[in-house]
Amino acid sequence: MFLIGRHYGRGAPKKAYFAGGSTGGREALSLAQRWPGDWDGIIAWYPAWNQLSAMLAGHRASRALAQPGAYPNPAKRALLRRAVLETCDLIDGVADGVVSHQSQCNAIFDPAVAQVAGAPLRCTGGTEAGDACLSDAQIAALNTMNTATRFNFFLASGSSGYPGYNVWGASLGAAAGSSPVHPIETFLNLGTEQPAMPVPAGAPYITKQLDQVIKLGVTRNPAFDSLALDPENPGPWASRFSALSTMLDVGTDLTAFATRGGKLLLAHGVSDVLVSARATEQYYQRLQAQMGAARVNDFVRYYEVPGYGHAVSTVFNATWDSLTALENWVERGSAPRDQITTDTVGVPGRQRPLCEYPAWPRYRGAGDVNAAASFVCTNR
Ligand SMILES: [Ca+2]
Repeated sequence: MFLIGRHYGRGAPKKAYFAGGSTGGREALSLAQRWPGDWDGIIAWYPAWNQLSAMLAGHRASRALAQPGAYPNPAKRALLRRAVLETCDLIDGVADGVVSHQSQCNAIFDPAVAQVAGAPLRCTGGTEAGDACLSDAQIAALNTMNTATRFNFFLASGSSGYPGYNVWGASLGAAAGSSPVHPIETFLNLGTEQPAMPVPAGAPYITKQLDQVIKLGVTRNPAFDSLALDPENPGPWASRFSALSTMLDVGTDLTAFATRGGKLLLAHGVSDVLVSARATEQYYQRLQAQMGAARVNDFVRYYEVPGYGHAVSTVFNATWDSLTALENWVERGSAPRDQITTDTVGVPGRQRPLCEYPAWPRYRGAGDVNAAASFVCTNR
């Protein structure tokens, strides 16, 4: 602040904003809680706010994918996505490759009974039979990712678990794709090689991250078999995870930030399988439980973006002029409304309304399917 003041010769900045995604999103929420006097507005995209919890959940997914025959290759992920779209794409009124009503899709999609192009998604008898079906081992791993992780031990952060991921409809790093973001999406999703020990270079990002965290940050043993560590029952490593949780799981007390007049914009892609949007839902719900929904509405907006993943997406690569929205709120007292997000990859240029959680965008039934005005935010 001193340097900025000196450089421009006009004193200290009048307003200070912070924006970040993923770990940057955690930093954003940490700042709002720990140094509420320093920031007038905060933008947090897909925040890993309870990062230790998220890492343990990601490790549970890696262990599930490491089981014999359990790793779905990119071709099988593409097949799964086609099956999900057959079941869920039209729930929002338009076959646009985007599942907009994710909770409804989660409620009705079951890979064990789903169809794709008139054939069962599940292999006959559940036995591996090539890229045209999913085996029971692969279905079991995907179902594990979709379900919550429970910590059967004490964490000093107070965390007792982590929700599952919205697997159904997510790209997961599916086969094919000429987009420049396709390799990044694959890297941040399920990678190209099954988790194993030693961890191969093409393993999912979270597998490689936790391999290093467990070896170097938890057990302090570079030869440790990280995949042998059960994150729900870590045995002798529980106390070390508990210590790390106080550094990596951010709390949810924004009272001082709100009292000072700070504004917070939260956003998360529904198809994020690295940091779950369900965890950000929990963050938002905790704020509401602590402060009341009306007070939260005075200084927080939470938007969920269908189709968007972690940082990038080949389905709906969301962009949003969040800084203008924040400036208008902080500097002009104009709360965000009718916000719009633009896809830059799936169908470049198409737009959707940004809907305040728990609302989702439903096609009105007529009009340009690439225009935001053709959609209405709805809760049902
Ligand atoms: Ca759709």
